[in-house]
Amino acid sequence: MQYGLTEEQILLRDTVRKLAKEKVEPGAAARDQKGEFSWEMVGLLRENGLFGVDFPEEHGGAGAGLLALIIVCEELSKVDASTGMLPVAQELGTLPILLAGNPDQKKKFLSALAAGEKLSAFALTEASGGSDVAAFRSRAVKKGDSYVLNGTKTFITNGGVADTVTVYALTDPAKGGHKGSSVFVVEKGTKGFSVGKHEDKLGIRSSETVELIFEDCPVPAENILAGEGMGFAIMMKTLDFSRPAVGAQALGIAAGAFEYSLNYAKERVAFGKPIIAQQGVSFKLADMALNIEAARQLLYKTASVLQELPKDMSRLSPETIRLSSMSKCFCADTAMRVTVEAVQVLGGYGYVKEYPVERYLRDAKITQIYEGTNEIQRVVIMSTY
Ligand code: COS
Repeated sequence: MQYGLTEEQILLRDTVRKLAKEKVEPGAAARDQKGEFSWEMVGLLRENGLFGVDFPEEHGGAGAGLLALIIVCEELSKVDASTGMLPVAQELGTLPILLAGNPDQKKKFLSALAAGEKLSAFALTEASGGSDVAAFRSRAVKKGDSYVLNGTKTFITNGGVADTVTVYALTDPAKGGHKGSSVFVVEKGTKGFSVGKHEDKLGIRSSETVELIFEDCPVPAENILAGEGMGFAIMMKTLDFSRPAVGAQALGIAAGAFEYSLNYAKERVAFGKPIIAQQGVSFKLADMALNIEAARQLLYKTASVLQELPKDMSRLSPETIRLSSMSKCFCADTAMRVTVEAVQVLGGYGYVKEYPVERYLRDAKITQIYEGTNEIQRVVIMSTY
């Protein structure tokens, strides 16, 4: 096994890095301030084939693997975590279909998602709390050729702009969430499916986060994934595969904040020399660099392991589940630590919107919360020993 990136992965990294610098970074602060979903960024990613990086070739993707997707998310998030979020959310919303869909479902949904012609969303979380998945209450009741869906999902990334949403609901409440839940692909425009509240967020402000409401919403029975009772297992395995991409977003935020504060420290003079020559500042930067590199190695290793495994409903090993949670958790904690220090290096300039580091700090926080809080990741890690 080769250790390190392949030539193709290095080329992908350098290409996306250039694209991000030239086309994503210039509008990032304005998009953050506006706090609106950016179709312009969707178009840019679509034109450059960045939605389908980890989709199989037979369904219109590049088949380049999870590590390639991680590289894309990292490079985009170095300049704008909201844009970095776009391929992360596309992967998350689509994974239940990739893992558990039958050939007809894959044929119907995947190619438009791989091309970025359509967007997807993942609807798991409910208002009662995002961590205890088995306790969620949305219901799906079989009636003839449909399941009638009722419930409300909260904090759904891209929920209002998505064409297909993978929704978790109870089909047999008596069996409880672990054995009595299922996942459905719900298409935009289905009767009884509407978008509720739009969240006004601290960070990743140009990614969309909404409430989704299902009121007597008839979903064709053919849209259930892998049959009744498979919901919890599908969603857990989806998260095992998707969490590293959040790690990549976090890593990108950390690396972007580090690069900015490093350059600043080389130029800013105090007490007659650049502040990087002051040990108090240089040790901070050294610790930031240390953590970023450690996070990157853990994340790349995790992606390299996961991308060799079949995307189906076979059970992952405890070691693989552990790696997935560790990489998300460590990258997110690194992003918080590094962005706080980046603000400190810039001092007052770190605290004002004229400079990007306060945005990096605001963007970093969500990576410790979504796709399973970092406390949940620690629960998962310890459950694997
Ligand atoms: N893959 C496959 N099966 C899994 C699994 C996984 N990753 N994790 C658990 N299971 C199985 C268990 O083996 C158990 O099966 P058996 O009943 O056959 O023994 C069953 O599922 C229940 O497992 P467990 O008791 O551990 O489930 P809990 O209800 O305690 O929940 C956690 C487990 C906390 C890990 C889960 O609810 C979770 O991941 N929560 C966070 C959700 C999240 O990320 N939300 C954010 C949404 S996206 S923004």
